[in-house]
Amino acid sequence: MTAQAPIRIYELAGADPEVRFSPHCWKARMALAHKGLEAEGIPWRFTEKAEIAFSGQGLVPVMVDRGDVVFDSWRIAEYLEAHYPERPSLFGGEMGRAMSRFINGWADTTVMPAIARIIVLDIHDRVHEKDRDYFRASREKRFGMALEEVVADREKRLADLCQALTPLRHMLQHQPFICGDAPAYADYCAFGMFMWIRCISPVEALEPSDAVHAWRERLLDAFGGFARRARTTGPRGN
Ligand SMILES: N[C@@H](CCC(=O)N[C@@H](CS)C(=O)NCC(=O)O)C(=O)O
Repeated sequence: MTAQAPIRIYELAGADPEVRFSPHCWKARMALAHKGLEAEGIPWRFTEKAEIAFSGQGLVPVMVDRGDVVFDSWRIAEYLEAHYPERPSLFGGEMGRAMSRFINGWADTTVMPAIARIIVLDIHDRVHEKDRDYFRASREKRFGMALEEVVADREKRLADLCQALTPLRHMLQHQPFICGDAPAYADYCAFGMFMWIRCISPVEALEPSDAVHAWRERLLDAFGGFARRARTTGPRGN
């Protein structure tokens, strides 16, 4: 085996560069861990568009592997599956890939907006100072209201998230992971959302009695506790 340059991945960072909180970057991070691939995470801030201009777009994650530049978490998973086929599979075949797309879509379109309505102000307060105006302006445009208004009724927002998680909770009555007995990419699509909260917000969104909480614990422990060791913005009880 010849030594090769490590994979590099540009990841959204908070004011503390070690806080890597993007849900999409976590999907990619877990996919790399699943494949047993080492990667160097490069902290990136919202306003550092020039740093990733080489990718031809302005969002992270951006992964660089042996000269290949890949952006978008889904495309990164597909790239890893195609380029490292001898390592554990992320999709478990074409049917698994197709269903993972559904889970990814559910996470992005249902779970992510529900979580955003809980933590968007926490994100604002914990990103780098230079990002704050951009973050507030872009997100207030998206929500059509002030960030303070978005998060005003936290109890209601938490109840809405709990409701949005019903399909996952229901499924976990029958199996420990979305992908069955062991986790794979569809699990990471949903789990990335919980790493988003964990890393950037002091909010605990799940009751300890919730099956989703137990699933999240199992994923925090995966790969020798890789995700559990991630830097968060403050002390938390779990
Ligand atoms: N579909 C993309 C979404 C990537 C995305 O939205 N990334 C966010 C961080 S979570 C970003 O780079 N935002 C920069 C911005 O809003 O300017 C993926 O799955 O990778």
